[in-house]
Amino acid sequence: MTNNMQMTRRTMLTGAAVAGALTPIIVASNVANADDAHSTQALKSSKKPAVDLSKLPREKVELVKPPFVHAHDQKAKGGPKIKEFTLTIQEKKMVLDKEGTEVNAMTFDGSVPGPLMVVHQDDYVELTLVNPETNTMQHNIDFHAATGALGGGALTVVNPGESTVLRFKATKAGVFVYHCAPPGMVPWHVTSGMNGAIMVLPREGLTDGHGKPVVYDKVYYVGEQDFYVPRDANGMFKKYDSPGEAYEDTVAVMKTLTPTHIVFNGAVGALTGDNAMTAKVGETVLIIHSQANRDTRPHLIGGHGEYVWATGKFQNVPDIDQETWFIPGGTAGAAVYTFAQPGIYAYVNHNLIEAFELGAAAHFKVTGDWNDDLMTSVRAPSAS
Ligand SMILES: [Cu+2]
Repeated sequence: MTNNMQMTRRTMLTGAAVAGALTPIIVASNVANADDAHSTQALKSSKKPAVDLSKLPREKVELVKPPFVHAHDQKAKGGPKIKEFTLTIQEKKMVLDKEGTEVNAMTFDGSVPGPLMVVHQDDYVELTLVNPETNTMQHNIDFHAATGALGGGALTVVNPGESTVLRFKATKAGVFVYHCAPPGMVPWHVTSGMNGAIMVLPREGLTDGHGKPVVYDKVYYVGEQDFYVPRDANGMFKKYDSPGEAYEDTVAVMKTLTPTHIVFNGAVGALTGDNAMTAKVGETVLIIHSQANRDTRPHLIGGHGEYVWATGKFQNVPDIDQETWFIPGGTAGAAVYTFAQPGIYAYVNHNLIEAFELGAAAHFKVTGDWNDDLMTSVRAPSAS
């Protein structure tokens, strides 16, 4: 029996057995937030006066599974709103490839990545985070779009059977990662799939930075995920009954910094073939791409990033006509392209080993008329 299996459920839940550098910060924040008259008083007396949000309109948003994105306005209508979201944490087995390699994934809403949330700058995000009793782990959420309390991580630690509601003001425009960051277990939860992204649109919508609106016809969300699956003595991928059982072996692989799988949307082939994203010639597509843990470099084979916010922050002037763009780990990027030719386009991480050997590839299937002016076969390959 491994040490890991001897850990009690409670030790796993508190993370004490796997305490990391951030644990004291989160515990300290929880203490300040505890139901203790003195500390509650101290916290309140240091707060700014509450802003009255009771007059703000509320809107409940139903999230959808990536690569799809819930319906939204590109230009905000009216003033700031409170946007209500619910994310339910699901620990579940997921199959990573056609060989049946399995992980005990940890997910927001059952998918890797979690759903893309869309709001406008100065809206309030009001999130109900649910950790059902059927789960085995403590979880929380850190929004890179939020300000203070470890991005909300310190205020949202939920044990199985608990839920919490967090509200933050989306003050910065851009695409931002969110991820689980529980005390002592941050990288394990993130690399087990517990991450997603939120898009905070400028209220006037996207522009090219010189006053010209950039309007998209479609938006897709690609979440890139590195997985670290342990192997047995024969080099075969191992299977485990629960995340806790896999913990020790998985962390050993994580520490090699060598992923066994790097995939888009949870599995090799999740966005290729019949699962390809689609567009028509003439359609402008916004591609959101997040990587919560590791650097990546998206590239659209046979196309371009015509407007690219590589680090995803829309108040910056976008880069124009990029061939490949760089997204640092812990960041969500955005790229806009208007398809000009029909066909199958591969959208890859242009570390081509990661794309072709480990899985970081997707397809766009584009329909429409071929433009001979842009490209033509002058002479088909033949013996000369
Ligand atoms: Cu978690």
